[in-house]
Amino acid sequence: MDRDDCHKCANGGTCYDLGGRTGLFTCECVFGWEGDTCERDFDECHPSSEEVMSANGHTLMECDTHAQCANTPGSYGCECDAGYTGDGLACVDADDCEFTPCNNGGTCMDCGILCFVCDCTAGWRGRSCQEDWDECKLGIHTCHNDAQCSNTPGSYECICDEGYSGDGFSFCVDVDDCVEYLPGEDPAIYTDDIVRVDADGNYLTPCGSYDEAQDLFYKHGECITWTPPTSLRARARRGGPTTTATAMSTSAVG
Ligand SMILES: [Ca+2]
Ligand SMILES: [Ca+2]
Ligand SMILES: [Ca+2]
Repeated sequence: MDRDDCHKCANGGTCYDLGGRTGLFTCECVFGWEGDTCERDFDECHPSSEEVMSANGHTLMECDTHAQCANTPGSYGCECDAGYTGDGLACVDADDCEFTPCNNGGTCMDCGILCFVCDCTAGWRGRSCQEDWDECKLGIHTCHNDAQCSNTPGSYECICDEGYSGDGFSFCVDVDDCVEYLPGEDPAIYTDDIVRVDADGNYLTPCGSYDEAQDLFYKHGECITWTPPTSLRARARRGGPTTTATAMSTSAVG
């Protein structure tokens, strides 16, 4: 063999000398390469009929219907389309919930190719449950009439109006402003305000409460103590609201 004639087969091709000192040779290429000296990549993704014939007996892999052929130097591969998963020869519907697209505790359901549906927890909405409901603006809150709604991410709060205390939902009562309602307490203990009636017999808004033990009247809003007239103290001790206009004058407490 005249080795001088056989040094030009690239990419692992096998060279055959065609005759001593003729300078002629031929290359047998490994699969994936073609050309006289195996210098050219075989584009398996777009083979001509000639190339298929010369595929050295190799059967070209057929990519799945839902895959794309990707040519590489000396080889090729199959890549599943978006929404599918597999080795490229067989592609199946991918799990679109794999990367937990539903936020804030939402439940994900795969609904086909590149499709997911989120079942959001209360307080959240949007395709991925990323959007907070503004319950206050939407008017779907359950705040008490004497409370203000305050939106929060995923929920909302109800804050009793100034001068009222309670849980903000089931009750907000006009109470001694020096005492704050604590969750778990019986709201009834905050409802013993003295009811005043004016000279015409009309009920006036309760404006304070009377502490019999301490003999102190708590005026709402300012947290000051005030000693009511003897007549009022007497009625308060008897229990129940005062019912006559003479119990106290409007100016005396407010
Ligand atoms: Ca190739
Ligand atoms: Ca899917
Ligand atoms: Ca909210």
